Amino acid sequence: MNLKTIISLFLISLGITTSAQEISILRSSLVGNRIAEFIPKGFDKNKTPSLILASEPKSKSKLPSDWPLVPEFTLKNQKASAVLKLSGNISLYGGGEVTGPLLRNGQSIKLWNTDTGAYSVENGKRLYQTHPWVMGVREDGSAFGIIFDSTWKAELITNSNQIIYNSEGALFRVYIIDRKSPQEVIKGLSELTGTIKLPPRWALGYHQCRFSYDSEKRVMEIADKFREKKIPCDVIWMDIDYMRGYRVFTFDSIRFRNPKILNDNLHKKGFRAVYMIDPGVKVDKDYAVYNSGTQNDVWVKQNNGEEYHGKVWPGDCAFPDFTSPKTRNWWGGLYKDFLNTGIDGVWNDMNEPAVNDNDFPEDKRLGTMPYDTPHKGGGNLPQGSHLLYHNAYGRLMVEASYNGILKTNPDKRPFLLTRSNLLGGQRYAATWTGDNYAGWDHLKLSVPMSLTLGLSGQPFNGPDIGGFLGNTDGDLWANWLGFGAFMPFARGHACAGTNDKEPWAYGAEIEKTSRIALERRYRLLPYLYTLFYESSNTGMPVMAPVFFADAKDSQLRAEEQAFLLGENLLVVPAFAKNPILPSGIWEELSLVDGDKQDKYQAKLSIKGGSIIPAGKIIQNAGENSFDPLSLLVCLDKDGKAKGNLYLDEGDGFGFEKQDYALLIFTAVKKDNTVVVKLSDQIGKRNSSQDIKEIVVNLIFEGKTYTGTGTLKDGIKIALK
Ligand code: NBV
Repeated sequence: MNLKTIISLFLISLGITTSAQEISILRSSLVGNRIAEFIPKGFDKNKTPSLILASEPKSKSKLPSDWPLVPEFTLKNQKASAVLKLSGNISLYGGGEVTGPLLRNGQSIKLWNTDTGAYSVENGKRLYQTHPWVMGVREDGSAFGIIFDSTWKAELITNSNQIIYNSEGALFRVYIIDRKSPQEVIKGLSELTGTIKLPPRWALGYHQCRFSYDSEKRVMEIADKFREKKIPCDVIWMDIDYMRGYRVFTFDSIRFRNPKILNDNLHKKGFRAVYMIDPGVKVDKDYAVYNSGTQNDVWVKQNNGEEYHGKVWPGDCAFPDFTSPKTRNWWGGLYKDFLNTGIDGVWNDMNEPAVNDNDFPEDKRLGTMPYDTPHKGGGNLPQGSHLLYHNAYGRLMVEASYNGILKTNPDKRPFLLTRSNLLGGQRYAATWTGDNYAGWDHLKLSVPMSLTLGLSGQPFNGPDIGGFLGNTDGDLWANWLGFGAFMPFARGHACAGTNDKEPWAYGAEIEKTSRIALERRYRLLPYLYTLFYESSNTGMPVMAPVFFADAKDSQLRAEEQAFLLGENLLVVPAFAKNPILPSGIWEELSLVDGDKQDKYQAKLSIKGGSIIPAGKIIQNAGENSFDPLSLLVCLDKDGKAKGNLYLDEGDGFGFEKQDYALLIFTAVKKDNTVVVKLSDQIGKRNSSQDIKEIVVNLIFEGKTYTGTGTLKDGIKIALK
């Protein structure tokens, strides 16, 4: 017997195996259009429930015999893994919230949601969210995607020849989508995990935030400055400063004495107010939320039955056990009185959940509650340990928040932002990329980070523009806003103790540049809103990688400086050096006087064959944008163009009852005349009520031609 055998016999006697056991596939079938499900032998829903899928898939037909991608499952010491072997040259993407490059070949990440200031934990390999999802694009432009349907603590390795998912828990199901293009694969992902809900229009405006807007007075000063300086803005955010001693659902009795009046005043000036809510509830016998939670038995308890307490902002906190439907319901109910002060949106932070228990080294808890802390489950969810539910904690919290917000205001579209989430959690909340810092590397990183989230089912995302931690100088700010203004979620944010980071904080030149950047975003709101509408139907990313323009062009696969907004607008940030851009006709656009000359602005180009709807410069999304409606037109090589405009009330659910209009515009060039017209309308909204006049800006061979008209008559432009 050699030493190796002796050691392995010894380990086996302790119940530890050194080699992995292969697990065969119990059942595989198609559950959708080219979507395969693989269930390993021994899979048990009570050990690995699905929190990722929007609904339980139904087997539709047998897996075709030539199905190309089959995972291999293994178990080692009760820890399940799956591997997908790859052949050929494949570009890999996804993994959700990640640092590092857009192209994920040769990367690995840890799936254990973590509060990671400046992305410093484990070298940026462990972030706030969990997305066990990888997409592969083949040389011919066809693509596939794989979901590892598990929330157990795990790692995800994307090597060029295999995708490996190693979990620390029980066996799980795998879903593989194999379709003709990356866009079709992303659609497949949304068929399994759902899409975002259509957000209220105001949420697409610019958001101003800072940790330390610490009084009603300061908040109104900021709001007034935006209007006085005519810098467009829709939302002012209240960070934890508004709370009484960081107790959630309370207001500081001196500094935020009258939230109703504050919110009313903000509304009068065309702003919305978003307030932060964390999961940790201060342990305090004189605090109604804590007492109500105790009475309703909602808290996470330790194995000995005592409440689990962990330190967060307010000191010792109890944590709702969101795995229980009763707890989620209780939590949702807390929003009623809170929102009735006129709050428009909610921000769920620290929901990994982050616990700052420094008394314990980085042992079995990794910045959160101990692994073996039990969660009670209920409904479809079994009882399970924190090791199983940690990565779903934020996702279950936002489900509870979303439902509570909607119940309080059933006629408004909820707006919820979350720091932690799980693949599929886009159904409940938008997200941002956590605590970045004010440096060039994080400015550049914000593009692939946002793109990757978009390729992982979460289109509504963006970074803290300007950088959260550390001081920001004018140059960095202006460069960041110059392209950040075109990211799906556009919010400037800053940490307490750092310099002021509002658009006017860096002097007159940068203030002017900031105004131009935001005016450009506001001109594009009709286009952006249309993209969000489409995304809420198809799951398509709003901000897309350049290779989406031509998935067959392998040159574009790693481009991560430039990006697309929808299919028709190319954004090249001012920092971009030699970006690789899609071929074909792309004409540079000007949206605001002086934008092309401003060194900080991203270069915007419209795709040949497209029509982009734009509005006028407005100060907030509630103002009339269509007075007039602009159509930006760029013809393809055959002299044709097409584009959509979606419009509705901007809030509420009338659109679900046909109160919307999806206008389809076309342009055709014949000899030297271009005719632009409304060629079709879907939905029952009377769009001529919204749109009185149309101005067409046709960009043709570098020159801009202008014409005006109405929806009814269309517009004729002579090319001279
Ligand atoms: O609530 C304060 C901050 C917030 O501004 C930030 O956006 C979150 O990511 N929060 C984290 C708590 C910790 C800040 C150091």
